[in-house]
Amino acid sequence: MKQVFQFVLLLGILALPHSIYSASNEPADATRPVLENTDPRCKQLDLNGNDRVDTPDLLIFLGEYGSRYQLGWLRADFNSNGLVDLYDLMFLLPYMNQSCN
Ligand SMILES: [Ca+2]
Ligand SMILES: [Ca+2]
Repeated sequence: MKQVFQFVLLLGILALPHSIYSASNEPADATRPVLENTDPRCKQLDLNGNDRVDTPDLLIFLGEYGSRYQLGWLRADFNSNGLVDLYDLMFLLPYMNQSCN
C-alpha cells in the first residue's frame, strides 16, 4: 500500500507545472541554467549529494515517505520531527531544480 501511495504521489508531483513548486515564478526551460541557491538548507535537501535538488532527491524522499525514526537516521526528515511526511515534502518542493552553492 505504501508503494502505491508513493507512486501516485510521485506521478502527481511530476504532473504539476514547475511554476507551482518552484521558488521562481518563471516557467521551466531546459535550455536555461539551473537556479543557484546559497541557502544552507539547499544542501540539506540535496539527499544524493550532487549539489542540486532534483528528481533523485525526490525519489529518495519517496523511499522514506511514511517512515518513523527508530534506530536509523531518516535523511528526508527535514523538520526533524521523527516522521517523513507531507510537511517534509513542503520543504523540498520549493528548492526543486536548484543548484546548491
Ligand atoms: Ca540531488
Ligand atoms: Ca518530518
